[in-house]
Amino acid sequence: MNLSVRIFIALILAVVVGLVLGDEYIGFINWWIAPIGTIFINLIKMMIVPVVFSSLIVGVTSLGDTKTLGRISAKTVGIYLCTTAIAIVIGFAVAGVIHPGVGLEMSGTAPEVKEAPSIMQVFVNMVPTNPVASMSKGDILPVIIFAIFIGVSITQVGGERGNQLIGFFDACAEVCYKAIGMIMAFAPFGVFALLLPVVAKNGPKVLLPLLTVILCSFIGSIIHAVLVYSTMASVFGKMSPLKFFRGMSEAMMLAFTTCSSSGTLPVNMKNCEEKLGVSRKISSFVLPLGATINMDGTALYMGVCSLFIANVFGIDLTFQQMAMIVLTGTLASIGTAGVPGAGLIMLAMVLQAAQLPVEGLALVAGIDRILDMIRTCLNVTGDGAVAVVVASSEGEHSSSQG
Ligand code: DAS
Repeated sequence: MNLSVRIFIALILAVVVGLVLGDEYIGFINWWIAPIGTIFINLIKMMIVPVVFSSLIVGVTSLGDTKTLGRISAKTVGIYLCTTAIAIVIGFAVAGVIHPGVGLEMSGTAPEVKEAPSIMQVFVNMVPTNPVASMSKGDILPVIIFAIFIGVSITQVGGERGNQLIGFFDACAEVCYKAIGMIMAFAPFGVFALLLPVVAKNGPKVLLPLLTVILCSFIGSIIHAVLVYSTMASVFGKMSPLKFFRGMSEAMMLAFTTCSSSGTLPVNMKNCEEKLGVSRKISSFVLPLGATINMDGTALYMGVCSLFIANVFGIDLTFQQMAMIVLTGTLASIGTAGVPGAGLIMLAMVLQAAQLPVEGLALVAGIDRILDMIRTCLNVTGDGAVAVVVASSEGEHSSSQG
């Protein structure tokens, strides 16, 4: 049976068992089941740095001259920013129709939120002072910057030695993909173990009052995926949307259950190459970058939650406030790390910028894990869509069969 189908069955099973058992069994579940999910996540995370570092070096060397690298970078970042801004607007539009939080008099103290880094600080943090330290901490952006420099330098070494180095890193990337394939065979068990505690803990009693926020996020994400990503895949990527979403299914389900774009990155890279015909030179550049700076789901979530919090506190958003939310939400999603819960921290920054009560975070913090599943799934799908478009724009053939 196809791995995506097995993962989907595991998801359904986790929801059913979680709702049946409920939070009275949460002790047993957290003691015996949850660690299996943690092991699975750790196995995937174990592969992030090696696969990103080795395949990105190969990718950069195969781009050839720095002019190509510049062209692909400009295209990639440009498309990322556009889709992210569209996502926020869709979030606003859906929340503007459903009006989440109207009449919901809730209070609560905002959770302790770490200071969100300023945008310039995000760029400063990109440059590693010690690449090995960045690798050991799993800081992906500094690893990307280091790999790009190494790749460009290997290109300049050239000749027999350059080819030997490229061959070495290409073999390393291949080894990583084989390891990821083995790990993914364990995915149905890992996904079940990851989702069961979340469903058992966040049973109907927590979800019901905030269902409208979850509904807005879900509907907005579906609209964004169908409108934007289907168009990108079919019009610009010359690929049928069915083939695109089928190729992305494993990574989407992994993102949904792990809430980690970084954790999903190895699988996304493997699937984009093997199922969507994206070359390693494109996938190894576009996807690691996307997993750290492209967060359409997080941007959409910021649009929905800003409006929800404004409604709960009876605030009518002015045009300036909405424009500020779109701008800071787009920039904040660049700084959002591809790890669980990162978006909640960045939402504080957006609320501050739009002069909305930051204590509104407390209202959505309780269901953040559910919202994070939805937004991370969209984040990862957006990365794949851009990889398909950039690959096609570079003349890479991708079949259009469904
Ligand atoms: N969980 C983050 C990710 O991995 C997104 C977020 O928290 O907003 O993409």
